[in-house]
Amino acid sequence: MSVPTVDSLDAIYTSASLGKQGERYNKLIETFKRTYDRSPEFIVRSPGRVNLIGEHIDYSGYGVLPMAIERDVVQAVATRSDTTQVSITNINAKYPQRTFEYEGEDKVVTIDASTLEWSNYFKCGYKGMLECAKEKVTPKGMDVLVDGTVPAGSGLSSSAAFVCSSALAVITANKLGLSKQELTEIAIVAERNVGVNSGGMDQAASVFSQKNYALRVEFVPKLKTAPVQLPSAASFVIAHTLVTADKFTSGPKHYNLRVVETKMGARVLAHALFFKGDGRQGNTKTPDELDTYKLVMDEYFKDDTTTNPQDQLTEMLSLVDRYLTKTSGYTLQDMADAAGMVETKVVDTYMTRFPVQADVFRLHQRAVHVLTEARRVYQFADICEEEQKNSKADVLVRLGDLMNASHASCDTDFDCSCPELNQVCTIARENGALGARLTGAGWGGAAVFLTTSDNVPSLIQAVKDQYYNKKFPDLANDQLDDAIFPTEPCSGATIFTGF
Ligand code: NG1
Ligand code: MG
Repeated sequence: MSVPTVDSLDAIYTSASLGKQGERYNKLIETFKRTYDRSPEFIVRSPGRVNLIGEHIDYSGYGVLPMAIERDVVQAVATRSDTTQVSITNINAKYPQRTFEYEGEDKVVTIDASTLEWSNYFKCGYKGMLECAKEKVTPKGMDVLVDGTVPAGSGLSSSAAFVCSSALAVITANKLGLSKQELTEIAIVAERNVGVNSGGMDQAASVFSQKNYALRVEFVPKLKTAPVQLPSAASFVIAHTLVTADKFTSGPKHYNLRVVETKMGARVLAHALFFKGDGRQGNTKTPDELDTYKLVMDEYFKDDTTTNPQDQLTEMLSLVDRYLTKTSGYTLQDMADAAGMVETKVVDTYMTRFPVQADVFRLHQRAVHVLTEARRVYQFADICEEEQKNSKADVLVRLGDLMNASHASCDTDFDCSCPELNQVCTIARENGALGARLTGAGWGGAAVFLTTSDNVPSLIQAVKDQYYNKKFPDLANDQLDDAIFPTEPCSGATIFTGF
């Protein structure tokens, strides 16, 4: 647990070899030269991630436990002094070349979130950097070539890998001496410009992960990460259902709606506890400051130094049972009333920048998922820590049980699974996976399985036979290997120079 985390971007510069993927990087450099008629000055890399446990709780302020994967976004970059124009090209011809530049004295970058446009993700990183450094710099023009290997819409965080690598490219090109913390915070805020009201797990995992370690990420009171050693017997397999979950199209009914259901649930609870004279008095926060369950919990227990977080979560669950309506869900009007707000304020604050479509808001079910899932993250991390001191035979069974419980809660209370995710998880459990759960936002995308190394080949074969070969009989072998693969904890963002 005590691996030092270096919070300087200088620490991720490397002039060493370009790793196992030398061939890929060489192709990137050669293509860059052909495209731009010059050599790149540096290459940045930021990986996707698989979330082991802690789903849909980052935006409620609770800690999560992802790890970086080998799939990543790399960008070769050269700066230009003759123009402030940025030109971005992709190795994949599906994504056409784009150019843009900032406008006016205020250095404005416009992102049209109403279209699904690949260069928007680059612009997010660029705009994020500009917003924090525009007083200090005149941004340089850039020639950029992108190569991404994280499947889009798979729940493996292709978007954050792209935004983080873009922000890193822009920061490096303009020699801004920022820290990893700053890079991550820029990328979190910046990614919301594409219209998804996302939490911060993916960007933190993409920037801070260290090879061979999973990453504990906390968000309250501020972003904090710590490497977590996984049991040596644990092996992980990722299986993409090939049902793509595109947040751009489905966000208003799925992701953005869940953000509203959890934020409004927290406000309803806070209103009942602190602002109706019914609960503890002496609260120091305003209602607007209490719109995540973690903030409500911290406020509720602020004078209590003895109850540990897991017991606090258990008590929160009974408060939720007491104060949130269980059965039919809330209409917009009910929800506003219960939170002591007028309807227009709910719409302005939570449903305008990120559009939402719903008739019913299921605050109670979503709260039960969030609070039990937050407790499972503590339990998972505790088991990993104990294991380092005192190895136990049943460690993988216990971790697997938590992953299975997480999946069930995502499926029933959070309603973010789908038949294909449930199916691959069932097949996996019947074939030696001790734990199987959806990973990332859900509604499609990938699942992650926990097993032992000797069982990896037969587990993969079983899912190929019983899922892919039946549902996608025409897949070529390389497409199959791209859909289901073993993974291990990889390192986070890197800058390569001197190649
Ligand atoms: P995916 O779907 O993997 O991009 C999203 C959010 C996370 C988190 C998970 C659910 C973005 C960028 N990321 O991940 O912050 O909330 O869903 O746990 O939207
Ligand atoms: Mg994403």
